[in-house]
Amino acid sequence: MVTEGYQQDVLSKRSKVTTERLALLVVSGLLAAAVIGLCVTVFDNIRLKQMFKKQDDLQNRNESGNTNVSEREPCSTVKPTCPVCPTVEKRKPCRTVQPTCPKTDVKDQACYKCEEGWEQHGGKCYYFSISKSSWEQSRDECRAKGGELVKIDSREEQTFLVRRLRVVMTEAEDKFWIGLTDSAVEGRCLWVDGSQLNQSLTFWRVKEPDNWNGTHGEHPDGEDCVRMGEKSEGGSLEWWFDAFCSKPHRSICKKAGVRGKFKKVCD
Ligand SMILES: *[C@@H]1O[C@H](CO)[C@@H](O)[C@H](O)[C@H]1NC(C)=O
Ligand SMILES: *[C@@H]1O[C@H](CO)[C@@H](O)[C@H](O)[C@H]1NC(C)=O
Ligand SMILES: *[C@@H]1O[C@H](CO)[C@@H](O)[C@H](O)[C@H]1NC(C)=O
Ligand SMILES: *[C@@H]1O[C@H](CO)[C@@H](O)[C@H](O)[C@H]1NC(C)=O
Ligand SMILES: [Ca+2]
Ligand SMILES: [Ca+2]
Repeated sequence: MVTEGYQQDVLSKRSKVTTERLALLVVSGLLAAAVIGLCVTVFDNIRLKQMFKKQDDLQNRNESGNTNVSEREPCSTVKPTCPVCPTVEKRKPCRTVQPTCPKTDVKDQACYKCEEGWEQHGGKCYYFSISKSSWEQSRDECRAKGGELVKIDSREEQTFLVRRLRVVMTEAEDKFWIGLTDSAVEGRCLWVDGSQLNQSLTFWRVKEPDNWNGTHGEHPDGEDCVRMGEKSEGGSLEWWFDAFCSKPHRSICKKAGVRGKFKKVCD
């Protein structure tokens, strides 16, 4: 009986111990799980952070360099407004790299316009006549069109005219009156607006102006009107000649362009 009591006591003690152990085991297990979970979370966090940092670094580097952002941002092939990718637009790759985008410079720009048949250049309009007339008649025709025989104000303008003459000339003998004459006082060339010829802005052919009076002196008044577009040796059209004013030649008229605002759409 005594032994039985003892045994029972031992048994109950043993079961108590087992229960305690079990509890301890469970707690330990939970703790371990928690630690592992925590570690994984922290590790993930670090990894993510590192990933983002790397990306940022790369992006920053690419931005600071002159690398084409379009190479990694497909959105830059979209229109310049770049609606699907505002962050990229902020970094302005869309406008700098636009092979597909037509260069639509929609900035309102002050432009000059010329009537049909006139060509615009540097804010002025130029007309290359087809018909041939004497110098005076040519001047009248220009005036009737609201212009004047051309006055050449710069080397650049002369270059432009020569370039255009190459195109508008149809025959080698085409020559064009310009607005220069010494008919008032021999040897003193004046532009049609009455201004004197700038001696450092002349394009005389060698030996011109020669005021030639004809093979037998049949033109005692000499040559008083100036033309250009004569194909001299070497095929150059750029030189000025004085010639008989009565000769029928084509002519170049000039007048100011009409100022206006136009939406410039680039080609
Ligand atoms: C940065 O540019 C290089 C090419 O220069 C490219 O290989 C890399 O992917 C770019 N990085 C990012 C984050 O776009
Ligand atoms: C950017 O792209 C353009 C056209 O796609 C190319 O001509 C140019 O060389 C590129 N520049 C750089 C720095 O990659
Ligand atoms: C004459 O032409 C030269 C060369 O284009 C220029 O520098 C100069 O200012 C002109 N002189 C006058 C009075 O227009
Ligand atoms: C024509 O010009 C030549 C030389 O320039 C001169 O000797 C001659 O007198 C001129 N003839 C007339 C009719 O003016
Ligand atoms: Ca003369
Ligand atoms: Ca001459």
